[in-house]
Amino acid sequence: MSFKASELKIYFICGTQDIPENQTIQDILTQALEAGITMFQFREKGDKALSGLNKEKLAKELQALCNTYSVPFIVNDDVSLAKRINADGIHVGQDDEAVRAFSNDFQDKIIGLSVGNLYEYEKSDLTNVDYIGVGPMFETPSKSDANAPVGPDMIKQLRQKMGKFPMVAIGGITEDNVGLIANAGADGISVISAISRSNNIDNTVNEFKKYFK
Ligand code: TZP
Ligand code: MG
Repeated sequence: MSFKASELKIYFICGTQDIPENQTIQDILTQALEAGITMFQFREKGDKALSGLNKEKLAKELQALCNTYSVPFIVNDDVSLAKRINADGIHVGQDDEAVRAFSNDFQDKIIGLSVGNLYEYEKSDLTNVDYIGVGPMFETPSKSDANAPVGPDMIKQLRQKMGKFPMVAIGGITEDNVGLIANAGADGISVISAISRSNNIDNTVNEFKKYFK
């Protein structure tokens, strides 16, 4: 699969832990796909996260949904799951399995890496990385162990160093602050709660789209 930075425009990330009571991840993802998200990441985290066969079964179901809309399906962290189900790609953080350990098995896939600051940029080998996720931009309700926010200025600083390298912002991004991210030069936004907790997913996604044409 050849990766395009335009796929980062509206990158929805979600796991069962992010879903409000009485709703389902299948339904929320379907609404987000209908509204026009450009990429999806399955991120199952925390005490109540699914594991083993339950996780794999849900992953396959969400992957099939994404396939219907030709939207890339990315797995967070779980390299072996991504391989087993032939996902479109994998996203890892700085403390996860090193990209060089699995990049051989993902040659025709998308590889994303989290880069939170200039120090992490300097120490990261980006040879086989297709895009970086930069953040948290703002305070986030969705990651309990998140680092302190770095703000949209980190996008500007990394742009200066990395030129056109595909870059997506993450963390606390909402309809109110998305303009700051677009102005800073990101290729797109990755969001959890802005979509998973939206009262009107179609509206939210369409608001975001205005900033990444
Ligand atoms: N990594 C940095 S912040 C974050 C992740 C996974 C959570 C983003 O969630 P939200 O709800 O869009 O702030
Ligand atoms: Mg991780």
